[in-house]
Amino acid sequence: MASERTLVLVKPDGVRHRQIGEVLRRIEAKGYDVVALNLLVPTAELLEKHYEEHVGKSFYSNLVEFMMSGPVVAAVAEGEQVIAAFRSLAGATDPIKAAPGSIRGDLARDWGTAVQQNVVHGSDSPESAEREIGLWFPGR
Ligand code: YYY
Ligand code: MG
Repeated sequence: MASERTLVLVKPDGVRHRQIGEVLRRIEAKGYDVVALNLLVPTAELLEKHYEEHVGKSFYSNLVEFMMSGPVVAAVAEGEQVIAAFRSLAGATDPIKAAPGSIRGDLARDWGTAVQQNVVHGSDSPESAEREIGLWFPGR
């Protein structure tokens, strides 16, 4: 089985609640390497490319507004089957349904307001991982 890379984002709610370290800790505790790291407020242009599969959906404009509401941490994690492993660490998209023990299940704090405030993003396939890493870390 080959080593993979995945794009992880700590979303504005996670940064606001001082959960950057806890998310990175869980990635490292699982045995993965953090090989790139950046803190930034993303532009609408970057988010439109990042979330291209969701452009036009009912939740899209709220999602972009939320993602631009403060800094996010972008990271590349690397290791054996890291794409599936980080999706498992993150838990279900809806933080109310995310299992206890998962990042979203344990750390989401703003779940009363909207599904989108779910602490982290993780790429969902090798193709999207390479595409997303290219967007957030040009040249990597
Ligand atoms: O990959 P993942 O983040 O678990 O979910 P996606 O279906 O790709 O949706 C991306 C993002 O959009 C999700 O993390 C929250 C937000 N969202 C939403 O606000 N409302 C929905 N009904 C579905 C998704
Ligand atoms: Mg997704």
